[in-house]
Amino acid sequence: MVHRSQITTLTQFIIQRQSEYPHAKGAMTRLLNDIATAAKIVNREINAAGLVDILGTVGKENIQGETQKKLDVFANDMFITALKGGGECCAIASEENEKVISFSNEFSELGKYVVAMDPLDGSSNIEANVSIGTIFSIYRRVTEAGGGRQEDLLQPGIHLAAAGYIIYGSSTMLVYTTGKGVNGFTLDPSVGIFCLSHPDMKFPTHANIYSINEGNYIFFPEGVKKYIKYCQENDSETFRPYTSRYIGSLVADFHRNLIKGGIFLYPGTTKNPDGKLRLLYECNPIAYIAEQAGGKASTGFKRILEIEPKTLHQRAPFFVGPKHMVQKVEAFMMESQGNE
Ligand code: AHM
Ligand code: MG
Repeated sequence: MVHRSQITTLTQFIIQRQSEYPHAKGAMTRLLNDIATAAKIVNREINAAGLVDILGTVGKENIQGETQKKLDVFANDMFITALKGGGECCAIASEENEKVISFSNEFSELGKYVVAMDPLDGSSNIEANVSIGTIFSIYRRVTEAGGGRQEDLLQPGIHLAAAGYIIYGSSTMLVYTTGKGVNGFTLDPSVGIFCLSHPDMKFPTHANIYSINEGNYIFFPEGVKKYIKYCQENDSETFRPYTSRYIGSLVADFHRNLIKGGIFLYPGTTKNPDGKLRLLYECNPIAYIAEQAGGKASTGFKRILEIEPKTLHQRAPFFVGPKHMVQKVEAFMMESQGNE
């Protein structure tokens, strides 16, 4: 229950932070508020999903060739509507749409930001009542005028203006960064307000979790196999053997690892050398948050945020977590590189 004298709401927090950006005119504040509003509506639908006829599929496939769930479609529409109506965003790239959605009405094309999003990540978990999430990235447009274009979205992660995720879990949280630390807000459902609950989030120094879909083991690169072995060895000084935890919902796996200390791995495989996760919608925003929380994100060989994207839906091998853990897996990858 919120007691107004003790809390900082998301809106208050963003406005306070705005004073740190002397030239800011409030556009980012409004944009983040639009995202938070859409998140609350999506959250309501997710909570009601067991009760209404919204679970299940709509019988279509998205651009990735996966079956779209009804809630995916709902979440996608909701974020697009909120961002279009808000006027601060001139284009969106979504995991659910093949092409950039450009807003070219007089109102929205003035927006100086573009948003890349995975509206409902981990959606294969919906029926099982497992935590799912929304992931968003915000860039400043690079084109001059009119509706936003693909080139506005094909920017490397180092140019992110902000990124965040919403986790629809046992409570609903919004976690975001604008490049000055990471802050987490928990939704108080009784009043529908996100309240600051996790200020200045950092990976803990005691980290002993590894998260990977080990079912793919035989397809993993040698370096990853060696790293898994390393995680399972006994060494109390480095808190090994680590604990294995894997939900299969990136937001939920990453969020747990951020709070409790752990590394998440989705490597390339012999079948899919670039792995599964999408650079724009999943890897970059989570990498930006991880770095802001004192961690690291890598393909095993290269910093995720420095990859120059070529296409909207491209994928990347993804290792993210506390610095020392990611450095360790990178060392195994480098060492094994010549032997494969
Ligand atoms: P989605 O965007 O279609 O939901 O897929 C992404 C999800 C991530 O949330 C998760 O980390 C990963 O897929 C799990 O993949 P797998 O089932 O291969 O382990
Ligand atoms: Mg996804």
